Amino acid sequence: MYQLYYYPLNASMAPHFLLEAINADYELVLVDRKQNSHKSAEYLSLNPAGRIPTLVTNGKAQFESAAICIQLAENHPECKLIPKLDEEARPEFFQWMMYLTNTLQSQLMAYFYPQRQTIELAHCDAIVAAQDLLIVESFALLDSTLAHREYLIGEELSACDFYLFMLCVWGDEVTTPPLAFEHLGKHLKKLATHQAVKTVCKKEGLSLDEYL
Ligand SMILES: N[C@@H](CCC(=O)N[C@@H](CS)C(=O)NCC(=O)O)C(=O)O
Repeated sequence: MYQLYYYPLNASMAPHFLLEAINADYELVLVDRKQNSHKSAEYLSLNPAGRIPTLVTNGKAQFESAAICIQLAENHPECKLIPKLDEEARPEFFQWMMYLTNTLQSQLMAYFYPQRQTIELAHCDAIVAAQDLLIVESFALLDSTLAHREYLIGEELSACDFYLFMLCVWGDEVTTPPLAFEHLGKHLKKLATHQAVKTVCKKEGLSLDEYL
């Protein structure tokens, strides 16, 4: 039994997709950001980083969204959401998962929270503009990768695709949004038809109309 500490459309969204995709027995626990619950003593005892998400598996807490996604995929090899140790696609799986979390997610965080990047608030607009350029560059890289393959790591769906979907939901307000890219847009529209994505978006209150 898993418990996912989440807030709608936060970094808990990718683990939520995974829990649905592996058909897990899980419970959602809302961490009310509006009440600063992610900084409460109770939550910090599970996740000392004070960030969302946290996954609790048989009483043991884990944080970091990408790590949780990898772990869930590993726990359910029958769902084939991570290549096995000896499979050729495995290095690419880690490459793209790390790229998504270390590069694209970091850029998105700096775009949404520029005040955390500077002590001079007058610099915020310049930070947002610089991150916008970097995010669009990342979308272009993902687009060119997807021009030659069905899914991010090749011909099979993996946890990376769900992670990518979450980040593209966040990135829909940059100057060239993900759906504006031919191959990336097509990929996201295909993922939006996946039952796990449909279920989670419904539960988290995100309309998929723009992906139709
Ligand atoms: N690297 C972490 C980042 C998590 C994170 O920053 N989550 C945001 C919500 S999307 C959060 O908890 N923000 C609250 C805060 O920074 O105080 C992960 O991927 O799990």
